[in-house]
Amino acid sequence: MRFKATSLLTSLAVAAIYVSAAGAENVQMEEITVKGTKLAPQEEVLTINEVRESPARDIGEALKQVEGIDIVRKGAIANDVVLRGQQKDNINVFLDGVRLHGACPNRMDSPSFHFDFAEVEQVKIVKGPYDITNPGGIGGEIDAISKKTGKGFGSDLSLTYGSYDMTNASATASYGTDRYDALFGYAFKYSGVPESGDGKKITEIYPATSPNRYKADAVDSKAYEINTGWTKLGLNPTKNSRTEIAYSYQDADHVLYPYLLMDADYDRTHMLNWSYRIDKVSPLVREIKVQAYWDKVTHLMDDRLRQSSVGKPRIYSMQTDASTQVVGAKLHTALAAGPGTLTLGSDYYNRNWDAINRVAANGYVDTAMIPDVFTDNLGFFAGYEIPIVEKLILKGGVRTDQTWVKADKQTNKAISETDYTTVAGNIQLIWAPMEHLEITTGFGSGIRPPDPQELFINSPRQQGNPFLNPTRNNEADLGIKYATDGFFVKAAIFNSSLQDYINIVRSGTTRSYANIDANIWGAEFGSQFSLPYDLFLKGSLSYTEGKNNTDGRPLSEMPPLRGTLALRYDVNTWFVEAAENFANSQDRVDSALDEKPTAGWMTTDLKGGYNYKALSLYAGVYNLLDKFYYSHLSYQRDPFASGAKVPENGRNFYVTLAYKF
Ligand SMILES: [Cu+2]
Repeated sequence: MRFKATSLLTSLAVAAIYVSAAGAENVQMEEITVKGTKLAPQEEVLTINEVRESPARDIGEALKQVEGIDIVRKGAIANDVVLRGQQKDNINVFLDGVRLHGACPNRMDSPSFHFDFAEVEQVKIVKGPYDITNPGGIGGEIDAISKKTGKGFGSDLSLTYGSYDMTNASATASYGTDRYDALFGYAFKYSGVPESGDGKKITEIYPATSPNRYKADAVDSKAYEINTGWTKLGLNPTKNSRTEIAYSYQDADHVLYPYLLMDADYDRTHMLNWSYRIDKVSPLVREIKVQAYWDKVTHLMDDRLRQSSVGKPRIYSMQTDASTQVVGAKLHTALAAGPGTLTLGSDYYNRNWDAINRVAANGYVDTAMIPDVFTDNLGFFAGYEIPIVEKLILKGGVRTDQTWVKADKQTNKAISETDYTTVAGNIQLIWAPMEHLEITTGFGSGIRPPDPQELFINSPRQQGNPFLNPTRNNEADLGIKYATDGFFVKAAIFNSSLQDYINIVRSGTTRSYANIDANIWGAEFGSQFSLPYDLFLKGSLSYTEGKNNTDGRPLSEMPPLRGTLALRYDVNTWFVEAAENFANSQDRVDSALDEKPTAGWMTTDLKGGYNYKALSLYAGVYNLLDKFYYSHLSYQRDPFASGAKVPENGRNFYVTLAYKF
């Protein structure tokens, strides 16, 4: 077997480029080994190598190839991540542990929109409430990990050009010694308006009489333009310690959201992260890590590109001016305790969120839509991992949080502040009864308080409910995995019993939130095989089903059964791959929100790549047969329903040239 075990996850992306020079190793084989042996069935990893080969425009779009992950399609970019049917504040999104929140009350700027994937080495996904080191995240966690700086000079250049003038350009330059290192990066993204399989632009989805239709000159404007710059400086004061400081700034302009009634004029994001880590402090103290961070987003959206703004005193008829800021700190220690490892830590964050609404109908008076809400969260956690006998590992943990939420501006609610005391925990058993086979069982009880929008939002069509209870997810998981050098198959099944699930409810023309009892269950299947003649086969399936037990009907916005089958010929210097993607129809819909069923679909993607020394060339065509189709999560539910669904892209081409040394 040509396979050689270098199983470090972080080497994957590097290996992809160097492998042609090295000759003997195969990246696909390495991927099979990493995914087969290094990850628990409820964990996933997406490497930047997999992203590079694809025409993905953002992390959300790239993540949808992972089992159990779907996206909410709002436009050409800024797709919101849905994990096993859970979205918004039910899942945590981090970049290097930095807590990210969007500023837009309509989630135009979902958290993962605020960093560029050129910053990222890999994305780890935890499914279910199994991370005790962070508050919330009852449905799971998406943790993007930034690129590590290598020794000596390094550079990474990538240029993608594709249909609709899609351009992704990024460059990083770095230098590192044993003592210090520095990395600088810049990324530019641009696209015209994509077309769906019927040949129409996604800005043409509104009827000719709709006030929400795009003005004639906006139909063919740019879909987005995003500039991101970042730097990371590292210092290793001693052999066993490291400190890092990272800063990034992102400026997104003119982002179109046909899904919504407005478009974004801009999103500006600052992110600052500092960390200090000491390994092997003493025989007792295995690791100490401290971290402090700050991020801030300002966001302006209005309807100036829509017909609804015509003939109004200002260039818009409605506008929202929003900002959010998070300041946080974290202490994490790993201690030797008996035969196992004890994790102890504490974290704190303060989030501010403010949104001002201005509409022509009431003379553009500033309305406190999100009334300058401050959320303070202080948590403590303890975890323990112990090998009980050989091949049987028990791990578990608990955390407790105190959360204070206070609106600093005048609200129209009965109360303007509230607080929560919560306790979460989990236990997992990992058992390897025979070689190549691993069985994981887990039970987790996660909890998250209502977010500022759910509590305090005040807009004509949306009212917060300040008396909401936190949502608790009691989840049971079972996973099984069989992995050898040549293939892996894995299957996972879960059941979530959700107490006080925060559901969207409608009363008249107003939308609000209510606690309900709900249930979500689902299953995922993933596999990758190395076949004779340098062929590789990959197959996956995901399913999620949600039920509102209080009202006896399906939960809204649940993805249907979905899967992919891909066949690849790969000899390291070049590869070709054909993939068939499909989703079943979804007729489990929430009739109370006028949610409509969505038809099933099937699409075909082709791609190929060629490596020559430090150069890589990728090219592909996605949706080869130019199918017109919708993802189920592609339109806003009532009472904000515009009646328009945003279709997926029609046939689209792309070429990527990458250079790395
Ligand atoms: Cu917005």
